[in-house]
Amino acid sequence: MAAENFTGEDILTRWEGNPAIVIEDVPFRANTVFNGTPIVTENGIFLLLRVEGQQGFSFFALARSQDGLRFEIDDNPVMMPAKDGPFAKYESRGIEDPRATFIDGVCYVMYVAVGRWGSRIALAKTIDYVNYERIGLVSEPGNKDGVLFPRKINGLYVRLDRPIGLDRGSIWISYSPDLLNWGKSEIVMTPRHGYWDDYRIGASVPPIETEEGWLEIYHGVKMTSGGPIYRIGVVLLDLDKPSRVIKRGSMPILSPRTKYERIGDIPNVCFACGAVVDDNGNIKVYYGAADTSICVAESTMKQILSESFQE
Ligand code: BMA
Repeated sequence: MAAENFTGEDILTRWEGNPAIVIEDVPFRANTVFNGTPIVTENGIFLLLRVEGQQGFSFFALARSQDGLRFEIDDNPVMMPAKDGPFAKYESRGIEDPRATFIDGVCYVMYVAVGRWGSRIALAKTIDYVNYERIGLVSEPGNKDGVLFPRKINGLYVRLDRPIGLDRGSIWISYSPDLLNWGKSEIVMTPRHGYWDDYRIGASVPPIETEEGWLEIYHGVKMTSGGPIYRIGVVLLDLDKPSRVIKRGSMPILSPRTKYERIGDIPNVCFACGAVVDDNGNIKVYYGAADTSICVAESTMKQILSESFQE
């Protein structure tokens, strides 16, 4: 169960020390810090952070922690938009929303490359979490929210993503033999009329394997006269055929309620980019709040699986 120092009304309970990371914690001049992805290392839990510079474009910094709650940020950013080479013209407006997944012991980071043609999904890998080797631009413009599954399924790498065609934003799935060439794309799920995820949805956390299926923690947007509200919800996907939805939570597991989630550069945003599950089944979800800070909310896998899918 959630520790005593977690409070909240949602299925996820907020850490009482939230926001865990704010701009004052960043040791260089920048505008905001948000949407960080956790990486479990031999030396503690690291967070690859999205930092938005005062110029307006985003890049990545590294925060280090022993307990997954209290972080110290490295003095210098670890990954900047490419200045030369094949990625440069597609990252001219920044790099955003990293999502880290270990596959066969290798730490891959899917992120969004933003250039004048829009958002593309890009892939990098890292050994030391400080140096990042770009592997490929793995979508055309109009796609983002790429998350890798942590293992091959039926011999292929798998990802969820969010291409925009005539749609406002649905979750799709694609497969690859080599992480570079992607295909066999299929729709997985769409926004639901009238619900909290009525307007647009996208994958958020790299899928977590459970006995019941792949738990995908995603974001859903409701459009209101006051602007969008970003919430966090869950869906369970079939282990062998992950394009098949087994069940989808009718309610979010976390909604913006606190001041730090409601007030910021973009109000009313809870936007997760990763989670850590420990050996006892406790889960910490790392999310950006109001595009202005990074927060932590906790639950157990047992609680999420038993309470999130009620009507
Ligand atoms: C999404 C992404 C996120 C951001 C969110 C709320 O579309 O761009 O990076 O946190 O909007 O502004």
